[in-house]
Amino acid sequence: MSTEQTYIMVKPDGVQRGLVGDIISRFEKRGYKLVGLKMATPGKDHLEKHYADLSSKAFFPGLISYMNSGPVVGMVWEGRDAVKTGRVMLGATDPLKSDPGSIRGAYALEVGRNVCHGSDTVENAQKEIKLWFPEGLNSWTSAAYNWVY
Ligand code: RTP
Repeated sequence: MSTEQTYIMVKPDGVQRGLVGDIISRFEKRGYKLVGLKMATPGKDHLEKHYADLSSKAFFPGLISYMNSGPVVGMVWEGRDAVKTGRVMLGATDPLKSDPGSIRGAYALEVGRNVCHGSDTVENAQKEIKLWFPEGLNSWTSAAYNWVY
């Protein structure tokens, strides 16, 4: 167990369906600390960098076009095991295989419209945070976190 930062992004379908508040709320209430938050319309080049590892996949053009269909909301959450637990909170990539208590399991039915992204490893989280928040993050402390840890 370690204190980590993870990059979570509400995808265009999640933004347009009004799910941003709920997704933020789930991470906040779980006890994670918000250290970065922004709405962005990143464009094709930036999205292709974000998903570079998937560029050889047949679904890549469709994925980029879906991600480029409207603004996204990117955030960085910090706390114990944030990367692994963040993925559990999101649910499986295919929403039909997601636990119903997870974000995708609660709000999605289709792998190509699965509402949110979460970093899959600590190394990728660091890369994604640099890509989406080149200006850096916000460091802060609150006595409230003494009740979480
Ligand atoms: P993400 O990066 O968005 O958090 O998703 P992930 O790690 O759970 O899944 P990954 O394999 O990295 O796929 C990235 C996104 O591509 C879309 N996808 N479509 N049509 C398909 O078979 C297919 N497979 C993946 C999904 O939107 C997935 O989240």
